[in-house]
Amino acid sequence: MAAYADARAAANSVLPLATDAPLYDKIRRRTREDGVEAIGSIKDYTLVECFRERGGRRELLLGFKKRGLGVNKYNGFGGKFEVGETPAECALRETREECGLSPRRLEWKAQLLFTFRDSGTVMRVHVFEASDFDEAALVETDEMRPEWFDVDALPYDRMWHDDAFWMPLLLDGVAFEAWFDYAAGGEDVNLSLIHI
Ligand code: 6U4
Repeated sequence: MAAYADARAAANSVLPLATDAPLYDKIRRRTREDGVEAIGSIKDYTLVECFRERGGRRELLLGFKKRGLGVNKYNGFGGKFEVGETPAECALRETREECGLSPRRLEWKAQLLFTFRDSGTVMRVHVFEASDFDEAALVETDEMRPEWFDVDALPYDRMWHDDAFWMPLLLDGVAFEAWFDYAAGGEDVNLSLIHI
């Protein structure tokens, strides 16, 4: 965990994190079947899930993505690393840029790995739970239209396929790693494996 917090992007969206965990071996074996060396081309991203309490209920802030990757889907805030950034710095910058909020509490919770059979790349998404922010700063941006949802009524049919698998773990406060293997085209998840 200390190594994770200290990691700084060596290039755009490339964090020098170890890839010798059992989960990576499984990914190596599976992607080799397709003749791609996906582990060699990991791209790192952050994803920030902002929570608040309202009338005794817990709510999650999602952004309706207006452009780029995941357009027309609801998602948390985040994006690629800039050179020299730590995961927490990237998470905070992206959240500010995409919805104006500056969370004072930011806790690393999960690592999501996505393999894409057509491109042969691995996306590594570092998920943070965030709270304690000045809500007056919340704005719609060119990239995201923010909207609060009760955690028991999240719009899973308008989110990434994989979110329905891992979001319940995050809501339960579990720290986890998960791997989702997307079929060519990137829209349909054809296998998922949760590794806790
Ligand atoms: P630009 O276009 O340079 O502003 P940037 O904001 O750096 O891009 P962006 O928006 O492309 O990056 O980042 C993608 C965001 O979507 C990241 O927060 C990670 C997240 N994401 C990508 N695939 C996901 C998936 N399958 N499920 C999910 N979040 C995903 O829940």
